[in-house]
Amino acid sequence: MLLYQLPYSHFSSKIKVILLEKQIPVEFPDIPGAAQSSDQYHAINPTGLVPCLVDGDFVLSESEVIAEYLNDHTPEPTMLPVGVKERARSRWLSRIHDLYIAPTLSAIFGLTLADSIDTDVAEEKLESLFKYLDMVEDQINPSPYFFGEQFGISDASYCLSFWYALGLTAQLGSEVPATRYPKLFSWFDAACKRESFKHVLHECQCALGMDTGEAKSA
Ligand SMILES: N[C@@H](CCC(=O)N[C@@H](CS)C(=O)NCC(=O)O)C(=O)O
Repeated sequence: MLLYQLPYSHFSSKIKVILLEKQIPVEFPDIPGAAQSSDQYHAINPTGLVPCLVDGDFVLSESEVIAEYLNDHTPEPTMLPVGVKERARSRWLSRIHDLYIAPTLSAIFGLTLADSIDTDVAEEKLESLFKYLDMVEDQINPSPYFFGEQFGISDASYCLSFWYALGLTAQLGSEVPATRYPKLFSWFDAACKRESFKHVLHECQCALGMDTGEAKSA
């Protein structure tokens, strides 16, 4: 299998964590044409986005669809809960991440790159972020992961994004308050112990020039 990805992309990280959890061998080729906007990359993946999985002549984009494909392709360890309602709730959590939280974080990331930060926009984006995190905090009961002992797709969706949320809010002079999100913080403590996430986080930090010097194996 091949995965087109970027090391600092939260959507790509979901898939990389899953590949490691399932120990599926994968290669990470360079983006053809050296840009996601290139004709060569669009010929493979018309959305031009990452991640994009290539399994032989089968090409798939959209991280949640790729995640479910991998879960069907390599069923063990399963990364969806067993019960019908729990599976639906896992997908709900992933969608809240993909549709609301991740785009808000991308917008905040963009703000932090500007020469001077537009404080009104920053405040608005932080408010949105906290509103979405409130929704998640309300809906979860980690033990230690979202659906018990089995680390799943929805956990993989949130790992890098929660790390970004902590760092990006700090860059804007704010914070994700532990007292407001105790369940998310306890979940994140557990997620940070997964070798898969340690590895993906390390790659992201290196790509962002934040090399911690700790080589992570997974
Ligand atoms: N809904 C897509 C979103 C993927 C996405 O937005 N990827 C970002 C990187 S994190 C990207 O490729 N951005 C480039 C662009 O928007 O042109 C998914 O779940 O895979």
